[in-house]
Amino acid sequence: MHFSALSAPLLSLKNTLTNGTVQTKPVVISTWDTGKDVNTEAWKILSSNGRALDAVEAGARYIEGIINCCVGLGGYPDRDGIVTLDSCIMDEHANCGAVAGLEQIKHPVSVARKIMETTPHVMLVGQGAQQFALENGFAKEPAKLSPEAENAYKEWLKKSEYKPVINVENTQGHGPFAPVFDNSPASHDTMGLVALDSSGNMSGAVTTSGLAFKIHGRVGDSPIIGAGLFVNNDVGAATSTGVGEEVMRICGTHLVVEMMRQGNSPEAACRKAVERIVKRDPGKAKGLQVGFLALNNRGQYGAYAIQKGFVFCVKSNGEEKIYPSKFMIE
Ligand code: SD4
Repeated sequence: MHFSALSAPLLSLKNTLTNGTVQTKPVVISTWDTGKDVNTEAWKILSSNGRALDAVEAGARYIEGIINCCVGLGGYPDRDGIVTLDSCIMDEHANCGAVAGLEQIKHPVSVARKIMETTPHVMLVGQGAQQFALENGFAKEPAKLSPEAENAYKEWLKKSEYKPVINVENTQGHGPFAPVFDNSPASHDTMGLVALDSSGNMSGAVTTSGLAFKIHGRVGDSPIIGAGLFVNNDVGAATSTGVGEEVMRICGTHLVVEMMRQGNSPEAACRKAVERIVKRDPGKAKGLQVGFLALNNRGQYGAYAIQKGFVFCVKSNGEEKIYPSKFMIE
């Protein structure tokens, strides 16, 4: 008692001294410029005093339902030409659900939520995840690439060498690899969103087709709780985008949330996670992108990326904006 009575005012003073705008609740933030429409969907729920969990699911479902290079069944396939989807969702009580390598199901985020709400498990993968989805009323969609994905795949096949042991996704010049290195603004990518609702509760969701032309069976950070998404209602929530392998090895979003717990602003917490990736292998970091995006339970948000080019979207009563993330390497 003695400790918390003393430390609470100190902690809040520290937080007000950090940079970043404080929004009134509710607020939703999401990755990339596609987040603008995703936020609009989430906002329909948040603005009518709905639950953050419902809002993030609605936002993720929206983007899963449109053709996009990096999310949903219209996304780019793996190197065997198969679209495999990864998604997760997490609520204010640390309930969470996830799917990885899910094929032919349109809304992986809702399968993830179903796992969270109706099973004792957190994550289902591959055939088992699909079986669970079908048993729970999700329709099996045709195994057909979107025209955009088919073109991209054909292009990639022309140039690529099929070397499953070499992570060619991490090499520039190998097709439309999701993270953008050429300093042009990214227009599509993995969707991660986190929200704070009018009751002060937080949730998050991530949905992706993963890195384009990945090895069949490869799973990135996006569906991994603590890597691609983490929510702790006492502190805040974070999501990530970019080369998932780099995020996984530092438990990226868990790290960001714990950094916020220690008093860092969302942006500073994201920067510390980026620094950890860069410090491990500065040479490698020059050739890859990772971006973190975070929101604390006071409505303060921030982002940080390795490279230029990561953008994120914010929607609250006070603003609706697309922001460029700060970054470490130009
Ligand atoms: C992955 N993090 O599968 C995802 C891909 C992504 O920007 O976010 N690309 O590793």
